[in-house]
Amino acid sequence: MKWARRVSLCVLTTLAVTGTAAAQAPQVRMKWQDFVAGPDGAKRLASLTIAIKKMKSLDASPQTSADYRRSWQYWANIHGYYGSTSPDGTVEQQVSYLKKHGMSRYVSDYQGISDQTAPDAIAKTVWATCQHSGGPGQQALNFFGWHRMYLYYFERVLRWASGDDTLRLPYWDYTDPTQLALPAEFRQASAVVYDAKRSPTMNAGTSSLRSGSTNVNALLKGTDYFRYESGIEEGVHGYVHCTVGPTCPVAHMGDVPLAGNDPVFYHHHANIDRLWACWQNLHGTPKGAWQDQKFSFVDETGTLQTKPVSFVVDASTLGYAYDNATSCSRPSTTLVAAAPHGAAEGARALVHKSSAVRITKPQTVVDLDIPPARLGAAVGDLDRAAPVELVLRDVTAASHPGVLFDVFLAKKGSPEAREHVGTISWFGAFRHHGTSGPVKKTLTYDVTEALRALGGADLSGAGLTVIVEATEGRDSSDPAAAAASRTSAAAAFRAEAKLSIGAIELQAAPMPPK
Ligand SMILES: [Cu+2]
Repeated sequence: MKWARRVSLCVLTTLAVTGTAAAQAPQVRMKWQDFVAGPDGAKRLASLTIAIKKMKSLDASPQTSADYRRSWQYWANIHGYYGSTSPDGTVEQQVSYLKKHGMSRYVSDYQGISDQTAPDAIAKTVWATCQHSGGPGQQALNFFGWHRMYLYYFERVLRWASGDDTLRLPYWDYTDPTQLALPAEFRQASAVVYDAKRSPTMNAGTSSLRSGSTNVNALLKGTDYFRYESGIEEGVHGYVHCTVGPTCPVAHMGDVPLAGNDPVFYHHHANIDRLWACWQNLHGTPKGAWQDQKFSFVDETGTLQTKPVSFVVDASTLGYAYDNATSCSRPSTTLVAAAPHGAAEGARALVHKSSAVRITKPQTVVDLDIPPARLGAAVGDLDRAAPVELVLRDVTAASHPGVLFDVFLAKKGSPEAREHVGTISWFGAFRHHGTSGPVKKTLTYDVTEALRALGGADLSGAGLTVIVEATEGRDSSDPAAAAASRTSAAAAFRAEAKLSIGAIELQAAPMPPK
């Protein structure tokens, strides 16, 4: 009898929750600039503001209450937190890591941040569970799946807190090169979406993300799901964390255990989630045991929810759809014949592979020794369907190198006329959930446009140079500020980190026989 009663209660609860979900008609997750536009935009922003204020007001709730599980702090802690019960260690340990690795100037960013203790079994289950790769020898561990489920339950709490059933998370559309600055609303010190623990120049609007660092065109063409997942995570995802935060691993956005404290985190991750949806629309979703992995969150009633990744694979069942998840590539500057689906992956051939490159100075210049005929075949016809790609294989370092690194391509002998192709960043790379140690990653950049800008076919006589240079990762329109930023990046470079690149490769589609 007792058992039967429990079962029927359980069924009732399930029905109630399903009923709530069914009542939520799918709504659009919009790009931020549309979300805030016009009179309707003012209403949407008002809803979001009410929701965040409400969640922040619950930070002081009794720690085992449902209200605390709906608080801003609680949701940040689900991503990560510092304290003796955390796999990320304590604030004190983080501060001593910074001091030990030449980053003492960032210690002041930890003022006002205190250790926390998971108050009950639910918090112990869900706190500090974010999935990122980056530990020694680890592949991406359901980075997309965990973060989609996180945003899904976070969005439900937002709706509860706003009282607005139509509220959906807007995304920061920085893959569009016109949206590289932090949107204005995030820069107003009085706004609830403002956070003082960011890069001061990003918050002032005097610096922005770099166009070449947010270009995902090359990745979108790849047909291997796990390669795409780690390419997005290690590429644009980590880059945005490390440039919105002062750097990595520094509070808030640059430091995994604290990143979820900054409101822009959720709009950054909505774009990352959209980039997953973009890839799913192009290539489908592979089946596999990865979809069986289960993760736990809390819902808007403060109830523990445990679901397999398969629960979030089809976003249309989760009550939202992106305004654009079908044409996510950046338009090329010239008309390029469309690549047939899946052709790009197999059609590339290795043009050149360098020997290992040690990064011992803030700037390293590597001439790629490619015979002119071979280089000419690779860059002679850039209007071919498949892109030309630069691959940095097995980038490794023993400890944090202190800075990010820009990657440029140049014509051999003319290094000043260089083209930016991407940025290497270190979000969660050296310390993550208790693991610490060397990092190893492979980065792929679409360099078709860079080669075109450098002269295309004319390059074959001169040769190609790759430049790897310490950077803070941001663009500045003010030349003096840009120069100051370069100087401080060079000063922050740590040769002790023993950064190296296993090989630099150039890959291109084979030229059709003439
Ligand atoms: Cu993230």
